[in-house]
Amino acid sequence: QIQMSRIDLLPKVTSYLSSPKQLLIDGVFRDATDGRSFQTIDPSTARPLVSVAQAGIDDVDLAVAAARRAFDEGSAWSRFTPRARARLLWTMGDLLEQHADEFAQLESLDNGKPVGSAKEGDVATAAELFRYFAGWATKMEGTTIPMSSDIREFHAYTRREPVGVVAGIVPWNFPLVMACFKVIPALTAGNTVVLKPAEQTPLTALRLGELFLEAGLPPGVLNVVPGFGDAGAALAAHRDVDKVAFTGSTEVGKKIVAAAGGNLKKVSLELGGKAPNIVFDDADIDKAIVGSAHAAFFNQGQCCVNGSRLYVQRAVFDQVVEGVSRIATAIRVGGAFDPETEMGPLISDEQYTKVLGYLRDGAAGGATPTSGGDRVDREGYFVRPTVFTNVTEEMAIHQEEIFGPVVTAVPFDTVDEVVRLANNTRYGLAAGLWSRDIGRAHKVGARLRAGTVWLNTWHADDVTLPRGGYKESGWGRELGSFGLDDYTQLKTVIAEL
Ligand code: TXE
Repeated sequence: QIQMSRIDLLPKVTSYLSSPKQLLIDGVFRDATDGRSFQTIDPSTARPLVSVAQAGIDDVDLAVAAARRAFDEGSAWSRFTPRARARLLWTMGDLLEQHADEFAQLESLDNGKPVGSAKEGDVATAAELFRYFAGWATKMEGTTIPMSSDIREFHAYTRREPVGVVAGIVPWNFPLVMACFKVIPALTAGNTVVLKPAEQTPLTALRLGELFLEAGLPPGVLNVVPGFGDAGAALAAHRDVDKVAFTGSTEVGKKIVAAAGGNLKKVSLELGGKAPNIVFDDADIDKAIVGSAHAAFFNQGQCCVNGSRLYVQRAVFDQVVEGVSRIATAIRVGGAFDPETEMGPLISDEQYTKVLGYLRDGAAGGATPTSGGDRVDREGYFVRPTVFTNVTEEMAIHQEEIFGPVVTAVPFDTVDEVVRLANNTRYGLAAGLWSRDIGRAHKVGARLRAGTVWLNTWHADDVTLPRGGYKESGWGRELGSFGLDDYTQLKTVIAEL
């Protein structure tokens, strides 16, 4: 049945997967220097998709050298005017839309997310990012600043200049979008880039590199080096990299900070989360239930801003938990290419094992699953959407980022209590609440220590809005006008008149 209802692969996707994938360095696709490669896996089937060249330290050196040459004075890229950069980015948005089905299929094969959401979510967002930042390329203005001196006259102004060679190290949960989060603002500001996609999901990043060449990006401006943590570590430590932009685990984020100390390169980090989602008893409960399920289970639960800690005011606790559990039980879990699928598999055997471990430990520690709690009995990395009650604050399932379709539900009584509980985490990426009392919503929102706060909604987003984390969820902000700051140096020029 599942086979019959499968969405067919496009011929260009089949043909893309028919040859081994290579590294993109200096405008040329090539094998790794030491000839190593790895298989990328389809999480819907747990079977290999295609072999991919595996960048090692030598390849990272080559890619950084190419990016440096492409950045240096006199290079083709250094002569691109802001308007030329804007046009190229706009063209990329068009090209991506023309290839939307192809990118969506590659993303779904490599990541496991349902192909419809890959197209309408991931690919559409990536195209939007190109359009949004294309607009900024011509608007990166400096300021003139008055200078006070009684004897002499000065003219002072600022310039926004590119940082240089940017390393983008990205995860597997939104492979194309995460690549675009780094590459697009970097190029907008005139930098050059070495992009390391996650080892689980290299395909759309490589294909994006091809499209860039087609759009007229000069060789070496964007290099794509699929590989493992050693390649990422080499980039983070590289003395000729001027900035590293990372999205991934808090643990690796800390390693990157340490490695970046060698040449004090700029670092921006978007790390883990364990967002509190608060439902007050005066909320529109039906809306809060649907929204809380979406908050918890979006993207197979593999999203750093998911609302994975659900705090519900005692009077409505049973009603909300029952409602969210009902939705969780009804979610259709299946392969990425089954048109009925609402939730796909987890990304990898490793992530699957990790999530199942939390499900086991939670139950063993006394928490009660009111939905799910187990794997799905089929090939691939499928887990049932799970709601846990009888949860205590200290439980690992309630404190640690599980990064799977698992939410822990805890009752509360007062505002002060829930603010304290919500902030009782080392993370601070996102938070949210549901209440009809709009004054209280804003006031409590201001007390939540998180980079994004949603009031009576969740996952509402736009490329215009800055995002990032408090505490151990990261450094800096991405997207919006703030998102460009990290990709520029600010130069102050002082002239005596
Ligand atoms: O992340 P890693 P993993 C969280 C989530 C998940 C956990 C582990 O909780 O379960 O992290 O996932 C590269 N120097 N998030 O192991 O290892 C790696 O090759 C430089 C949250 O996949 O952080 C990949 O490209 N780079 C997150 C990238 O880092 C290194 C999204 C992310 O991998 C490196 C993903 C090193 N020493 C996981 N080691 C989010 N914020 O959305 C690995 N890498």
